[in-house]
Amino acid sequence: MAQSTLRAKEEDQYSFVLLSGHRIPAVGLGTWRSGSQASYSVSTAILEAGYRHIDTAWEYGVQEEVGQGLKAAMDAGIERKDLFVTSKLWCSDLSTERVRPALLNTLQELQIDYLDLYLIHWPFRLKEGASRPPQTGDVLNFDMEGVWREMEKLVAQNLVRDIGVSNFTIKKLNKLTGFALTMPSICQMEMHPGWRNDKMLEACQKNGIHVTAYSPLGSQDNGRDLIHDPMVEKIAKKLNKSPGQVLVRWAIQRGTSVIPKSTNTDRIKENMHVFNWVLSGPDFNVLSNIPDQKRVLDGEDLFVNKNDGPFRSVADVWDHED
Ligand code: NDP
Ligand code: 1BO
Repeated sequence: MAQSTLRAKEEDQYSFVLLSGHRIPAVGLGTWRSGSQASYSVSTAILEAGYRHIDTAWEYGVQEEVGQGLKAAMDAGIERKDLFVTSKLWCSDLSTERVRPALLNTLQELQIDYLDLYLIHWPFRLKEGASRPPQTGDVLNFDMEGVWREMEKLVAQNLVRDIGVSNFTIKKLNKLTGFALTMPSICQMEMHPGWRNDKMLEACQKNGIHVTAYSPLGSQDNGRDLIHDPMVEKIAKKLNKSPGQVLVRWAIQRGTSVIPKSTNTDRIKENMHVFNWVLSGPDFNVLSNIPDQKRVLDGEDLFVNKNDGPFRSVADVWDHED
């Protein structure tokens, strides 16, 4: 089945249609490492830049701040039904009895009564308080089917509108789709010109699963500085756009929604000005052929224990598919 196509709604919010029939706005605001700025960035994104899609997670430790930002936007007149809020189930909550309490805690922190999308953040169960990297016994057995059944119940109970996954491999996606009664609407994956992740995108498209691209600018700190990549800079200069806009636009033209993070007012606005212009075929292809394909977030610190446990290497984490 083909990936859903980009469509504009009356209020000029571009979105993709999901398997469930719901829509996800094409550009959302990322909130990882937003810290105490998260409240400001969420309200600014919604009220000043026109964002309607906010991506967060329990693990980011900013859900209360995100909730304050959402509340400020709704107090200013934005309706809940016009927002698309994503959060994620952390690895220490990947057991059947912890799914519902984790979701209820997330809703409480966000001050809302349903999520638009709840994702399995990473498909690995960790003991609460696990070390980074994990020590012996920190990585536990993950009952994927049991956890998914609990997530399906959240949809039936109208606590969550769509459910999905993140950081999955083709092997894990095939396993999940083999028993899912409610299909994952979305797979969220690291994707940018430095890590296209073509195989996973194709696998999702075959199943009608929409893909959201995370770390679309290459992330930060130990990430990949795509903002200063010569190819990205050259195309940006030619089009009179910023490198950030070129990267966000590339993601949208691949048929993925995209969630750039910023806590800076100008960059929050800039990252949304990616409609009503296009990357030409040749420019898109140049970006799609940047060499040295490499993940930024390979999961090593989170899941790899070189001496013990199920994941002795990054290749183990990704089922040797890279
Ligand atoms: P991004 O690729 O979005 O890059 C963010 C960095 O780019 C920040 O340093 C930001 O700084 C800077 N930046 C933002 N806009 C611009 C611009 N226009 N020009 C130059 N620099 C810019 O990184 P993330 O890793 O944060 O990914 C985005 C979001 O994806 C996360 O915040 C999170 O919501 C989600 N995510 C999900 C994961 C998962 O496991 N499912 C994993 C990783 C991310 P500044 O704030 O100062 O503007
Ligand atoms: C540790 C969390 C990675 C960003 O989603």
